[in-house]
Amino acid sequence: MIVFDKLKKIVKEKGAGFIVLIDPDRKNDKKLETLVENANCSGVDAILVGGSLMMDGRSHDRVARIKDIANIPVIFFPGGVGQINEYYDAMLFMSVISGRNPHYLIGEQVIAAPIVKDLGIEAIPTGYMLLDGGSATTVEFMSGSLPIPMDRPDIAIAHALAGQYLGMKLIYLEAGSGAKYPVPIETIEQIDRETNVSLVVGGGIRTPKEAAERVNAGASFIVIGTAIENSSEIMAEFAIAIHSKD
Ligand code: 1GP
Repeated sequence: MIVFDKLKKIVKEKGAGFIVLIDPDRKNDKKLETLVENANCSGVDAILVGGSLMMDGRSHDRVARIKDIANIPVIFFPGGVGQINEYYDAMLFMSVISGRNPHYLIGEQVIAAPIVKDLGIEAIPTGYMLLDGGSATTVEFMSGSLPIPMDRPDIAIAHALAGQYLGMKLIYLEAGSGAKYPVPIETIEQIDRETNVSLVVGGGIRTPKEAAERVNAGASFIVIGTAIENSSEIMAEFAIAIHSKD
């Protein structure tokens, strides 16, 4: 697992990893190159590419363009099996473990598995947990799954533990892209205390301070999408914050 080993090394050396999410559907065609070039030289550790919906037929081209310029791993963040292509270095092989929709628990994965094998993409087993970030999200609608209430860390802990026992290498705590509220610090602390699995935290994190607080609470990786879409300069500030674990 070349990319996963790289990610583990980053956490060991820097305390936590900074992952930038590029949604190829964000109408960011004109600034795609700039975004990736900035990521290359701003201390970003990896690029996640994906989204719940693809609204045109050019998303594979965009991934090829990203891969062409990136000098850091480009990892697929799947919204559906139709988004797979050969340009990725690895993928989060995810199951929406907070949901009860069998299609997103195992259905998509069964369709995807032979394609992933054929393309030789490194699959990183990931338990994806949707937590209520205060607003309805695309992923909630598309996956037909209810988010875990934010004031029920006990439910979140039980899901994360189940993911760990099922062999997930990462647990992704997702508040949803552009969420009103990011995953609370206390929830991350409690899940980190009760489990023994690397936590990826994303959704609604708008400032380097919010990112640093989540690293100090136990997040191994922070994913930032919306906050860097319009201001690439902030990337370097996020990198410093995420790589300065207390
Ligand atoms: C979404 O966690 C990511 O899957 C990033 O969310 O766009 O709110 O940063 P934001």
